[in-house]
Amino acid sequence: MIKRPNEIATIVSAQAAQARAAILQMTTLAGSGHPGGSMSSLDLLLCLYNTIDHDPQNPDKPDRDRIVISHGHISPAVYSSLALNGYFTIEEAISQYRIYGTRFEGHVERDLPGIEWSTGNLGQGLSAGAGFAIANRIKGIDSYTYVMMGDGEQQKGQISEARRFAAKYKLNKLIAIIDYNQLQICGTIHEVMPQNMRKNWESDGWQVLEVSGHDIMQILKTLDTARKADQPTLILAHTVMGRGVSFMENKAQYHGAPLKREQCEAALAELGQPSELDKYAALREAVRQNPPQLELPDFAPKYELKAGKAILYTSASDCRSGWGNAISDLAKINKGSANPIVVVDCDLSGSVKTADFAHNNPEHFLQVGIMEHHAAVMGGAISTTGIQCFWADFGVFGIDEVYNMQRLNLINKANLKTIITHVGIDVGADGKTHQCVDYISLVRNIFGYRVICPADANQTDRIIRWLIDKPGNYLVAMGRSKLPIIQGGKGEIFFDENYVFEYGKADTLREGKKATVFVCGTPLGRVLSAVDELAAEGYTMQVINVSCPLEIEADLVAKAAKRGTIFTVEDHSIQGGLGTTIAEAIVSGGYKAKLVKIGVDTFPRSAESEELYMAYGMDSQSLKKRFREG
Ligand SMILES: Cc1ncc(C[n+]2csc(CCOP(=O)(O)OP(=O)(O)O)c2C)c(N)n1
Repeated sequence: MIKRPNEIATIVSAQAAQARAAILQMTTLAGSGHPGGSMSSLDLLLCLYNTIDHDPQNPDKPDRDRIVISHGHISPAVYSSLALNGYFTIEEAISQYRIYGTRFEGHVERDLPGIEWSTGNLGQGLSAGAGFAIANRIKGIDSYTYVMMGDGEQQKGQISEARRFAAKYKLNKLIAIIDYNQLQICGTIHEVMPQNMRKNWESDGWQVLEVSGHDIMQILKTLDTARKADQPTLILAHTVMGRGVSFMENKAQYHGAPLKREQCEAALAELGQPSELDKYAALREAVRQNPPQLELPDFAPKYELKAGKAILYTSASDCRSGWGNAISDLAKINKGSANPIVVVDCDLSGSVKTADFAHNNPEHFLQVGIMEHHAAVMGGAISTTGIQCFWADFGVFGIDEVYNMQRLNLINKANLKTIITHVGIDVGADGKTHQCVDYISLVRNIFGYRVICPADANQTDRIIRWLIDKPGNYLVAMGRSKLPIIQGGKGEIFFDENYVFEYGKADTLREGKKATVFVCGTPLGRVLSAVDELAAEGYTMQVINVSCPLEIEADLVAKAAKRGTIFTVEDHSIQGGLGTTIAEAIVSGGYKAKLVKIGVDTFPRSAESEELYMAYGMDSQSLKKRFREG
């Protein structure tokens, strides 16, 4: 039954008193947390959770309205609001907040029902919200997405990226709300970094509504106005940090400091709420002794997408075209699928080969401009909705520029497929700012992230087709140049129509006795030229292509160690790339072998890529010489 605004207001007011008591008790008992912003955001949150279309019994229902909490530090307010709206009990929230093994983490986490996106690194929530909003539109779902933000948080540049995206795509079902309490950690937002919030949002194309963030009836009315808008709306909500407790109000110190026990008792008395500190202290101790056995959701979507037929390349081609042609073909054969294929581009469609996809699938192509931070987070959010989302960019922008956004995608159990081109010194004359030589080492740091480096256009085609129904986050890294078609020992196309890519499986291209070379991606053709010349001279080497450089099968290394010197060759830094994977495998397997790592050992320079390969000892003649030297 639909409730009237005054009925909702009565419920919200009653919940607000209880929730404020919960916020104070959980932060005091934890001895940490963020009560100030929690108290100022609370009335807004309760108005949202009491009016949106959601179902605590079925929190993942696909057509739900979503609330993204961008300032994840206000978790005490969010946990209290979710509890009072049926997601779990308020006892659970207070007795588990910030305790190891529970889902009530310091900052909001997607593992907890009702939380749409894990945040805490400020400035990313609006991008996630825009991702959910555009995903809804693509999937024909008529729901709202709300994004709660801090006012200090507005200093982050990524928010302006997300604003522009929302305005460009007319995301009128996206509603942002700023908790305008005018305080942040180091003082007032005006002292720390002045800005004109209203004008910023308006000039980017948003409707801005101002409201008192503690006047329930006004908030409810303003939300209704925002829901009817034909453009994205910001609600600038004037609030009071620490609202409800006289000695906390308007004090920046309570941004991130809990009350002492006696202060908490006094605050609870002022709120007219009973103190249950003793009860909860005991419950928290019990949780600590016996943490709940949680089965965390894995969220992995099941994609019903066909991989189609391989495209066979018979003459030198760039991997970029291999990717671009494959994704166009995949979109064509999967048209109308329950799992749309979306491609995100950052003003590089000609170079990263998304132009054909864009031309044929305009409704599934998102041109984001030079806004990579937004693209990474938005793509991550989209990829949690059953859409198979690919983001194509240069290496330096798709991973180096947005390392933390990618890290948060992994934390959020997203499924973003990032296709990076122009990696390594293969970029050539653009110089060191554009030569991404850490795409493996960065991914290595992020738990669960996977990197794949194709060696030619044929292997690229098979990798993209293999990926099409895979959940999880992958980085596919390729260079810029045309590469020779990789051939097996008999001159046959190695990655032919029958080649099946398997993540983590290396390919042996040449058998040999004297030494072993493990190669990753782009340099494979050069390595094979060198090795074939050496073989003609009677010096044979085993050549193993490792397209997944974070994985290596132990027996390949064991056998290589017996054979003699082990070489690694990669268009990547010799720190943290394939050489590191092999070094670790040698040591942890207890093998004894000399390892020679060939790759980049400093920021490279501007030159044609051939010249650079010579400079770094990766042209076929230099390789031949080094292999011979052992
Ligand atoms: C990217 C990033 N930089 C810095 C921080 C550290 N930090 C956490 S909260 C905060 C201040 C946020 O102020 P505001 O958005 O006004 O939140 P409120 O003080 O109202 O709770 C800062 C700097 C962070 N979490 N993320």
